[in-house]
Amino acid sequence: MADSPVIRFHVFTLFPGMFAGPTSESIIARAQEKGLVELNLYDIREHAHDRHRSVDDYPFGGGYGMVMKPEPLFEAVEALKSDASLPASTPIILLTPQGRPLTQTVVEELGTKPELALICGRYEGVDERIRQHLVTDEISLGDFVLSGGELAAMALIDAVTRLVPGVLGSIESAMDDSFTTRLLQYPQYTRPAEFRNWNVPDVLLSGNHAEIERWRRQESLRRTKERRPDLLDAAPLTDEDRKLLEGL
Ligand code: 9D3
Repeated sequence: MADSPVIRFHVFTLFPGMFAGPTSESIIARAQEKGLVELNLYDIREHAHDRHRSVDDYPFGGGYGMVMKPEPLFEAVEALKSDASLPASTPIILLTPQGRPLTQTVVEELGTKPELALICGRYEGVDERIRQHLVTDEISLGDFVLSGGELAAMALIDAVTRLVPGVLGSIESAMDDSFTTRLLQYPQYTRPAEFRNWNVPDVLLSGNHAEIERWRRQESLRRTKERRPDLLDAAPLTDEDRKLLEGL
């Protein structure tokens, strides 16, 4: 059991209950039990002070939808910042469709921080002064529409948590280094060798490990070329890889 966690997540949300399931199962749960990761949830509504506990309001200038008010969120984040244990350099990340796309490179960068504050947007957006004067970083999951930032925050927490040393087994984490192949994974099979008359490729049953490695590399390249040709431009390819690709 570690004395202090490797990374602390501070999540600001109007829906803290959404985090219960994903963070109480599997990897994130185990990382917390081991004391490697700490997850703190802050309900933004607890910082709403008016009679109706409002956290949103109509957009100035008119138009569709509601906008997240600045005061409750500023107060919630400042309450945490005034806690002496929070380094001034802590990223304050807004999850928003306007952010930079989350990639494994971004995940690795975030994994170097001792604390991360994550703000989950809701409604049609947040008051621009939150972006300008509170947030240091904006991140998106990609070009599709979610209902809010919560699921994006959970995806980010999951991706960062599995990089924390000791969270995964050593075999799994060594395998993760192979993400640096920057190729899609080769096809995998398990028993039975024959299922409904569909057979596992002979090479995988051959016991010839050099042949198996060559086949897997070729299938990785084939799959990447077919599905994600954009990845081939960035992948570190050997002369042998280029020959394999030409043969496809
Ligand atoms: C263009 C008008 N709105 C779309 C109907 C904009 C909009 C506002 C708020 C779209 C989504 C949201 C809520 N989404 C998020 O807060 C969000 C998100 C996403 O929608 N997609 C990918 N990543 C993220 S991170 C946060």
